[in-house]
Amino acid sequence: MNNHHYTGLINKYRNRLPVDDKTRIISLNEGNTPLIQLKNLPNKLGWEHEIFCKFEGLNPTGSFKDRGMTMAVTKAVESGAQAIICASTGNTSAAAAAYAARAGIKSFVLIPEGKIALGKLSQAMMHGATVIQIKGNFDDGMRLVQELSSTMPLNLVNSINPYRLQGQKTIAFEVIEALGDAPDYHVMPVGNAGNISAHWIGYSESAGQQCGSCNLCAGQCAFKDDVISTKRPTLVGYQASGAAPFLRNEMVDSPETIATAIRIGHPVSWDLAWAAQKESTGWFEECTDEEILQAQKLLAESEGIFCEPASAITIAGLLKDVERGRYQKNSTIVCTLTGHGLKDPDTAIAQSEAPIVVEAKRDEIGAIISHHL
Ligand code: AN7
Repeated sequence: MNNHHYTGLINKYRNRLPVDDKTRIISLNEGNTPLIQLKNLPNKLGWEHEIFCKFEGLNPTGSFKDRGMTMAVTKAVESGAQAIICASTGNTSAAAAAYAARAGIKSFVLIPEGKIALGKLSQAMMHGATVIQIKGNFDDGMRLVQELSSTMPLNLVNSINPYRLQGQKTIAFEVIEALGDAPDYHVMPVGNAGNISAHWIGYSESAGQQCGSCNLCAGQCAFKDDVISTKRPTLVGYQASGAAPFLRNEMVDSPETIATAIRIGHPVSWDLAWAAQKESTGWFEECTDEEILQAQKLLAESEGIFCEPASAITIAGLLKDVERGRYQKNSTIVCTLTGHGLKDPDTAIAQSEAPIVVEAKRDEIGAIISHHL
């Protein structure tokens, strides 16, 4: 194998992650996702910003969760764990199931009954997780897995596990490498709020600055020899209106949104996310389900990028906040598109035009094509 073969983010960033030479790394070559500049949308809207999408849907299980899961499962295996558990709105369960399979250990996933996208459910089932549907929501599941993992031989791999954030912080390293410096703004969806916290850790380390977000090393992690950026971006977090505790400034007991990935009312990383917002002088904003779906369709049709509804909230948020002038002129803005559109085929099909059904006859098909040309 040649030295340039990419073998995942832990190998790439091992000097910035909590591993040593003896650590057995559990990886599916996650990370190294494309940073795609939007062309048609900014042109059409006359925006004077450079907008890039970090397409995390191109990770091995189709979401950013793989970044955290490679780290969490690597550390679980290192500690001798034989089983992992998580609560999930879908993507975490898919990643946990896949990385447990890779490691040869058991996985247990708690998911809210009827409220997870079909693709995600199929992944957890296919990778051999024990899938437990609860008659409750993600927040109920989160409470239960914390209780279960404190009394049973189960390693908890939700983002309350600090190794998850360590893996996820690597997205900042990749963005800085691609752009040559940190962007002016980094925009993302916020659910359980682990990811925004992880972004802040990654950007802070890269700029050689301490962040209040870091709970692994009590502020000692700022790089002394490995500074790769001159600044930190302003972080902007978008939430679905029906599941927006950061907009309400309090927990939400019955969260609802079509973007089931972020149907979360009691985010675990509440304090870390507020710290990231304040330290970066960023903000939270909300979008309705209708705005989310319109943005998902707009991105897919105008740029050829198919992300899931939760990810499309970044575009919905930009549509709102750029028009309002909330972003400084001529800025570089990166959006994290957290998951692939194929995760949720039902939502995609429901909002698209149905296929045209005809006889298998040349003339009939020709007439339809002429009509649409
Ligand atoms: C596509 O899978 O919480 O704010 O259990 O799947 O770090 O929670 C998923 C979250 C955004 C929100 N976009 O990230 C789970 C889960 C997608 C997601 C988020 C999720 P966090």
